[in-house]
Amino acid sequence: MSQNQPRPGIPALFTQPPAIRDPLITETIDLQNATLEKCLPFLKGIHNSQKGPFNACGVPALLRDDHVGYLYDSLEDYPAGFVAMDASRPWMVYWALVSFAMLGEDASRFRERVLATLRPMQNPTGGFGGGHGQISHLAGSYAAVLSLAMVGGEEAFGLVDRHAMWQWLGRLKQADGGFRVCEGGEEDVRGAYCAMTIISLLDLPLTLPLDSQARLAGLETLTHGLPQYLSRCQTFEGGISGSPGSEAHGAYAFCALACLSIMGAPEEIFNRHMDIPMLVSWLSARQSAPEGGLSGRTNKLVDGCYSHWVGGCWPLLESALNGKPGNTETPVGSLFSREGLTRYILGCCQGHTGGLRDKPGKHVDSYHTCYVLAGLSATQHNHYRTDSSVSSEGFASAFSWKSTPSQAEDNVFDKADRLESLHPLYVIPHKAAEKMRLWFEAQPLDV
Ligand code: FPP
Ligand code: K
Ligand code: ZN
Repeated sequence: MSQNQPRPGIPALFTQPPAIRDPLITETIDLQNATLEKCLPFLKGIHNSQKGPFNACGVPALLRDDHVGYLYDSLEDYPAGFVAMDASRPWMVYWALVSFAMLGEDASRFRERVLATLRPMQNPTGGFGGGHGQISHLAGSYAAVLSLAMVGGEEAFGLVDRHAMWQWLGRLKQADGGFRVCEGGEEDVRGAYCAMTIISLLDLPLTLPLDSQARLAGLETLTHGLPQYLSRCQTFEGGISGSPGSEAHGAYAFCALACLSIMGAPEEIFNRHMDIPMLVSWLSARQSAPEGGLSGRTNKLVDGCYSHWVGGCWPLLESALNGKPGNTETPVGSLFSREGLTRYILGCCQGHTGGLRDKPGKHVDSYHTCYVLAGLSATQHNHYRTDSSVSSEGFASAFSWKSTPSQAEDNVFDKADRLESLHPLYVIPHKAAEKMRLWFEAQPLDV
């Protein structure tokens, strides 16, 4: 093999710069060109840090054991420079646990450590802070609740003060239908998605507490006005922004679509509150060649974490376009290149000593490890809804998802590299979400 020749089995689309290039040189174009040049040796499978083995499609194997080793390290001590991560402690737990779950490692063995870590972060006024002595935040509470679901068991579920959580959520609910992320904090679609995740998994009452400010504005429930709020976040580009009037971004698109899908069936609720053709167009534009990876917004670079934030939107949209469960019309099929995304993830995002990253040249971290693997898992499975729900009390659609391993012909990964599948809305294993919901359904909260 001569020095710059790609390995056999790789289509030219993934080994050469695009045929049509913008003649206008701007800082944006320079950065894009530098990025694709950086990715090309990895896509060709010839970068000297890639140890392989490579399969017949020229794709490197998933470095499973190295990633597991990296994740164990990610739960140990950090040098002083990482002090800013002290506000993301439930996230560090969540990212590691969900990554372990995808890699087939049993999360329940971490139960005692997780309980000991999270217990002091819960505030008596409801919710979890991001670290000790910190005020409650929806992002930290989301990560804490999902981590408890993953370790499972009565002690983990019983740790949550649901009554205080419900009252706190009542204080975060805003008159325009959305949620603030913390008291006095910003209102955005992260808040909405985290809140609906917590409400539906913990089976909290939907009625607003009597002292909720949103009640004074005429709202009656925690979901009142929320689909309309999310609808106002769809922008002229077709994507979804963090709050009405700002720029569409992939991370917010996932939050908004997953939040809507918790409240209703995608084929109904997306049709009512989103311009679906515009959304499909914007989401499609997030994938770039030759990299194959996804960007978060227009004119920006591919980044491995959008394999989940953007890639994770596709199963939800595909479900919306396929219509009601059991619809016998031809399914829409795959609306993005699973091959391209798989090549980007396995070729460009794996750190050679374990952990996954944004792109070549960046350090691995547990956030990227989690969301790059989640994106890979999503591409490796077909997600669909059924007529039967695990929940009998509400949120029927949210608990009706199933998945089967994808047998698509353009699967370019090896069988041994298939990850476990995740619930497309809760981003934890299906069983973990279902068990938590059922446990709380069996103990209704009196308010
Ligand atoms: C831009 O960063 C990133 C954002 C505007 C959103 C970040 C939000 C998340 C990743 C997830 C939030 C979700 C929950 C559930 C809390 P950038 O400018 O560095 O990146 P870019 O160039 O790729 O846009
Ligand atoms: K980024
Ligand atoms: Zn990223």
